[in-house]
Amino acid sequence: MLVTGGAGFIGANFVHHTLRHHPRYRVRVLDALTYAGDERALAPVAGRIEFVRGDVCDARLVDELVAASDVVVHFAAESHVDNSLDDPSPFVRTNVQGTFTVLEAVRRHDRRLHHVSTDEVFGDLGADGGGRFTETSRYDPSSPYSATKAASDLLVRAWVRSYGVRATVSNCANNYGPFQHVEKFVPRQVTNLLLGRPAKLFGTGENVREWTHVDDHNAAVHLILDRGRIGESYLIGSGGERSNREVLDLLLELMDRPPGSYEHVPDRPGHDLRYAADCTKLRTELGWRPRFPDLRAGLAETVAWYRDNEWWWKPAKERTEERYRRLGR
Ligand code: NAD
Ligand code: TDX
Repeated sequence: MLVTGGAGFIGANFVHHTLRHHPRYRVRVLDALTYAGDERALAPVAGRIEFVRGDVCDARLVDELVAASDVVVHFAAESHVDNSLDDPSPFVRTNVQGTFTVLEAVRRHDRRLHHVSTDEVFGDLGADGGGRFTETSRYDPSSPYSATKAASDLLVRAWVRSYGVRATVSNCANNYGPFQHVEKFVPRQVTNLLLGRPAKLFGTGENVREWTHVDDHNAAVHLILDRGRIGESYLIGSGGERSNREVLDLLLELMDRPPGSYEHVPDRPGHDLRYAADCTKLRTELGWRPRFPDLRAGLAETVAWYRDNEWWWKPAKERTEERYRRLGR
C-alpha cells in the first residue's frame, strides 16, 4: 500500500491504524515533509514501513511507487484554509496537480486508488440551521483550499468514468486527535491553554463543524477500501455538530479554566458558517459506526495526548503563532 501524505496528521494516524488493524498490508509512505509533515509521527513504526521523501507532483517518482503498489491511499495535500487565503499557489499545485499525477500513475498501472477529501467541497450550509450534505449535493467551495480539493475530486470522478480507473472518494468532516498540527483549531487552543495563553476564537464563534475523531475517519477509509463501490463517494462524519464556541467551552472545562476565558480575534474571510454530513450511505452500505461518538471523551483523550507530547508540538508552535500574528488572527 502506498500512502501519500503519510507524515501528516491523518496520514500518520492512518499508517498506525493500518499496521495495528490490517497487518496484511506492507506500507510505503510518500511525503514531501512540508511544514505540515513530521517524520517523528512515524518513529514508533519506522522499522516496519518504508519512507520515501518526495513530491506527489514528481511524475517519475510517483509512477515508480505506484507501479510497485497494489493500493494507493492519497492523503497528501495542503490542508489549512487560512494558509490558502494567504497564498493559494501551493494548494493549486499539490492538491490539483498532485492528484492529477497520482491519477495518471494509477491509470497507467491499473491500481486501486482511494482519494481522501473533505466535506468543505460542498460549501456553506448557512444560517438557517437545516439540512445536511449528501453525496449528491452540489459542489460549491468557498475557499482556495476547498476549491482545489473540489477540483481534485472532480478529476477522480472523470478518470473513473473516462478511463475506468478503480477509485473511490471520501469527504470527511473536521478531524481531531493526536499529531494534528498546532495551526488547526483544537490543537491551537489546547496548546495555547497549556502555555498559559488565551484561546483564540475567530469572529463570534457561531460556526458549526461536525467534529470527528481521526481513528473513526481512518476506520471508514479502510471499510471503503475493502467494500466500497468503485466510482462512489462516501461522506464521513460523527454526527456531533458543535459551534466553535461550544467546543472551546468544552476544552476550557476539560482543562479546568473558567468558561468564556478566550479572546475574540478577527474572523477568517469567507468563513463558512456550517457543515454537516448525512452519513447514511457509509452506515447502511458499509456498517460504519464511530468509536468516538462522544466528543467530550474524544477531546479529553486528545487534551491528554497534547499534555504528554510537548516534544512533538512545541517546535512548530512559535512559528505558527508568528504566522497568525501576521494574518491578524
Ligand atoms: P496535514 O497538512 O496534516 O498533512 C498533509 C501531509 O501531506 C503532510 O505530511 C505534508 O508534508 C504532505 N504533503 C504536502 N504537500 C505534499 C507534496 N507536494 N508532496 C508530498 N507530500 C506532501 O493534513 P491532514 O489534516 O492530515 O489532511 C490529510 C488529507 O485529509 C488532506 O487531503 C485533507 O484535505 C483531508 N481532510 C482533512 C481533514 C481535517 O480535518 N484535517 C478533514 C477531511 C479531509
Ligand atoms: O484559532 C482558531 N480559531 C477559530 O475560531 C482556528 C485555527 C480556527 N478557528 C475556527 C475556524 C473554523 O470555523 O475553528 C473552525 C475549525 O478551524 P480549522 O481547524 O482551521 O478547520 P477548518 O477550516 O474547518 O478545516 C478543517 O476541516 C476540514 C481542516 O483544516 C481541513 O483540512 C478539512 O478539510
